[in-house]
Amino acid sequence: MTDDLTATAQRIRDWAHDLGFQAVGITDTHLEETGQQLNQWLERGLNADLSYMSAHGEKRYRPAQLVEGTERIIAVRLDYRPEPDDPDTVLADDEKAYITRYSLGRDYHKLMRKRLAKLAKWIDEALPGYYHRAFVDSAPVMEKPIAVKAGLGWQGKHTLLLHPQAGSWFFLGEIYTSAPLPVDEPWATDHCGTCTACLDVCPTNAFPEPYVLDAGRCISYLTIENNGPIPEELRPLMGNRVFGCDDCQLVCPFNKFSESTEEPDFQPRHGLDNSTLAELFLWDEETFLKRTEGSAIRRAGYEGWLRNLAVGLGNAPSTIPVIEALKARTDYPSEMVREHVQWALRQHDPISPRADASAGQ
Ligand code: B12
Repeated sequence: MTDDLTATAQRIRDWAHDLGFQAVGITDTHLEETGQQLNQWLERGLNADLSYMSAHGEKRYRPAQLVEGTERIIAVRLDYRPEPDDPDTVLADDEKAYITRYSLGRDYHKLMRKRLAKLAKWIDEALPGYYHRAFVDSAPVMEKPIAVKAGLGWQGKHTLLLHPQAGSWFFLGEIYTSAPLPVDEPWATDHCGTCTACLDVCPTNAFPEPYVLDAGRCISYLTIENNGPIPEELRPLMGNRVFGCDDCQLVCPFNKFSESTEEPDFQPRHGLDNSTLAELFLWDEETFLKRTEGSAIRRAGYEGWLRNLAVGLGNAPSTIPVIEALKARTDYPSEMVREHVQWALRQHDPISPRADASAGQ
């Protein structure tokens, strides 16, 4: 190891912190064990329709196949939980729309990619002759196992990366480099112990076992990644979670004392942290496009947005604003949206089984 590489590794840490990253670590490219676990997950069909998870074969766990000559990976962490924040009150109010904490502000991909690109450029200048390539959830990269190996934390029973002080409210990003930089110690301890809070709280029972997620049951998948209808049996379990879900993180003891972010870009926009289902459902497409500009919510598309909100409204109390909002969309051109609206209206029908059951309580 040359002095040059050792000194640069230290400077990379300083630069990463200057750029606003809360943690940084360096690791090698050996991810074979993780690759086997990924293949088992795919064989069990736990990726649902996430075809991008199986599309790249070995590239995902053999970094040098993705970018030839890769020797090391620099992993970074960027915290995102906004402040002030009152997720429990919104979750408990059936007429409000719960939107995951990570998508209340500006889409993190752009912000993070820009900063990582800057870091890669500085490293390029410090280490001529080597190349550096930045990734943020943008390529077949095993971000969590890489972060574990780089010493940033462990994968909790909910599968997310956790740190004893920082919890899990953060994004991960990476730089692949051909420079043989000195590596950090991997994270060695799993602090989850006997706690099963995240597994027990999951509204749709998406964890077939600890450390394994069935994407097809995860509300995050159902409301963001899924392009089709939401399976009917899961709809009543989703409550008012209309874009992503944070339950497994909200209940985690390690998140109780985690720091909030100081990034202005991650603060909630357009009151998305405290809006009613009915008002969001009545946004027309132009309003949707305007208010979600630069936001991760765009990923669901307008029809997906209406589909999700219809499910939330079906689970809401039978108030006039809820029923009026649903009725305003019974003729919506999309067959998928209409079907979810019809389902939601049936939940408010006095002769439906659901209404009978709640009347008797
Ligand atoms: C696909 C994906 C999803 C899918 C599937 C999630 C999943 N767990 O795989 C869906 C759409 C459901 C999803 C949801 C969310 N996601 Co996502 N997602 C990804 C993505 C693109 C790939 C993850 C992946 O590789 N999955 C494959 C499976 C096989 O991996 P795994 O679940 O970690 O499984 C491992 C363990 O099961 C382990 N294992 C198996 N058996 C055992 C047994 C033991 C004892 C142990 C210790 C381990 C173990 O082996 C597996 C392979 O390593 C990453 C970005 C990236 N490129 O890495 C973001 C990423 C994981 N997501 C992220 C976020 C923020 C979320 C949400 C919180 C968003 C939200 N609020 O709605 C939720 C959280 C849901 C959850 N509990 O995981 C962040 C997580 C940051 C963090 N702190 O970890 C990432 C890293 C994106 C980023 N750049 O920051 N996501």
